[in-house]
Amino acid sequence: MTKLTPAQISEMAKTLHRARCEKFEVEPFSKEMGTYDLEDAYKVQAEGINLRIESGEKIIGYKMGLTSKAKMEQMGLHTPIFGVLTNVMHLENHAPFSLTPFLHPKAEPEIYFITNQDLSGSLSLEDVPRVCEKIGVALEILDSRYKGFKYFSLPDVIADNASSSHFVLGDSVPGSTVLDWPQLKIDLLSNTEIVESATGDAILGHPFLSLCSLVELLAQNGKSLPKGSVVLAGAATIATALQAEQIIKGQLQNVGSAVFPVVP
Ligand code: OOG
Ligand code: MG
Repeated sequence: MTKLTPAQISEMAKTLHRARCEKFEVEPFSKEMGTYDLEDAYKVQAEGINLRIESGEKIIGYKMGLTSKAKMEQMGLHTPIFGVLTNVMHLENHAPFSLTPFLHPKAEPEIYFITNQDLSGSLSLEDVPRVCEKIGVALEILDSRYKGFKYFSLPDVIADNASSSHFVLGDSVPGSTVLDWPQLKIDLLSNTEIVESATGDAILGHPFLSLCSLVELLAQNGKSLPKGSVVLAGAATIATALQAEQIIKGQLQNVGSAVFPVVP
């Protein structure tokens, strides 16, 4: 396995940053150079996030990815990963999403958390309601910078900030609300038709475990999760490719919905 040099890490981060800003596709790195380790992949991701911060973006949270079997199988990758969410990725609920400048956007239904305290080290499932101001339903819009939304390895998707593009935060309930989260139905709708469907337990057996895993993954990378962070738990179902003139809705039983119309 190739170990990346600092110069390679910085070059890869710049390439992905330009691809995102200028909307062009790049070849997955591992196709030419072979695979590289996850530690280096997270370094490329972190350098890319620094470039965004230098251009004025602010970190507002994290996303977990590949936390359900459906997603793992759709992408052919079987390890949960994280990416970083910045303020410019946040799309208001019901705001239109314009397809035009994007490469190959897809949407997927998610559960989100907003934390009410700094979290570091480890977090247990039982603690999740107490450390969350709210828990709700979200839609994530993915848009990989790689050609044809195809990457060859886990490091490539980590380097590309876990294919993230935008997210919509929909209805929510206070974190302490007692609901049978693993049994709640979560649906992805196109117009009024359900196109994908799952229950909360599709996410690591219990959606709260996604927040616990994130805290642990961040700790392994020497980081903590600040109070007020937005956290996406990872999609419960596979993602669907976006088309113009579509209304995309994520619906979570007993909680509500997140919606965006797709415009050309
Ligand atoms: C990777 C990102 C996965 C999720 O919710 O599982 C993700 C990808 O699908 O390209 O966001
Ligand atoms: Mg996702």
